[in-house]
Amino acid sequence: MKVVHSPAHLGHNPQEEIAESGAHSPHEHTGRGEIIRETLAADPAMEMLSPREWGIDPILEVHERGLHDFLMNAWARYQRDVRSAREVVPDFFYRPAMREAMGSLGEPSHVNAQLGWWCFETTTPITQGSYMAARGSVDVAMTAASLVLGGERFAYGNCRPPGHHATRDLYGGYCFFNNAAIIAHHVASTTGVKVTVLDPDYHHGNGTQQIFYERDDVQYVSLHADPVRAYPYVTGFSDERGSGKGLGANANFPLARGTGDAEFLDVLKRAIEEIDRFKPELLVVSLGVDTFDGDPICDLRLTRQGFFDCGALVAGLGLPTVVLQEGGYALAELGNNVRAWLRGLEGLSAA
Ligand code: SP5
Ligand code: ZN
Repeated sequence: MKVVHSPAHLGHNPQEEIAESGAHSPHEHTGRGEIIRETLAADPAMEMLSPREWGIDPILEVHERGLHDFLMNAWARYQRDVRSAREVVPDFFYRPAMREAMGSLGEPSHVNAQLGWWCFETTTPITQGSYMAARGSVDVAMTAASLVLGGERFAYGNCRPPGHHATRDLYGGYCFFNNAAIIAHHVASTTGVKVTVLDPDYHHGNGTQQIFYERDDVQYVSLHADPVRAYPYVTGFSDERGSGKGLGANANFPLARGTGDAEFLDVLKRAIEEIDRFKPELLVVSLGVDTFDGDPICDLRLTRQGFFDCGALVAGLGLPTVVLQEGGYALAELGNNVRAWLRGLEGLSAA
């Protein structure tokens, strides 16, 4: 399988994550992209490729220009207008209710206020190279998509930073640009074929769901921890089925704490039936392996063999498939878990 990787991800290099009322070493860090690259490069079944540059147009097809322009300049503006800081994090969040009864305001002009306008939480610091890393992650995704459009049955993009929490006009959840949504939109809008995004990451892909919620050309299907107990808390419920002409093209499968391989695979079968009914011609997988038993921030119980079996089950759809990296924080097993999933997809031996 062709594997697309870019060293640009190293530019997004946070040393801290502000979560659970404290600053901790970040779960989403450069080591993730590196261990995946090293593990796949050591497998003769994987062919490593560099991305080509796609520019900002594919990003602007999905995201608000203001979000892009803010991310492009935020770090430097913060240094100049607030203080010299290695990592830039909002300390203010725009809540429309602050101006209830007063009418709404547009985007504020101060960079500190803009942080709270474009970001929805505290765990996604902007470092000096974050914007170019996010651009590189989109390039990786677009290049993987172009390989499949060019006739490859499968391609994998080692995207970092991940993307599925980024909405049309908000970043957060370790995500800046929604890599999977960008390629799904690109394929659907340039070829006219229907596309499904299958998202088995532990967390609901609120951004991807939001971007396609009213559309009937891109289906979103997600398995994830029940938002009653898990981030992102406010989306991912099973009654979210899409709206307008998108009604029926969104499917959520919330999972209980401790869900293991057998039960996950059962639910994945139901998700695949939902995909079959939509009849897409191309599949994008938002591959999070934070469903792993040993993941430090999650509570599902999948094993490496389970990831292999998931990949094999998805192969049964018989669709050209672009797999993009999302989450997965158990560093020691991260590369092996991704490799197992991809080998299952390609019909190789588990070893
Ligand atoms: C791409 C992706 O997987 N993003 C996930 C973002 C999750 N950020 C919230 C982290 C909250 C950690 N809470 C851990 C509870 C463990 N007891
Ligand atoms: Zn996740």
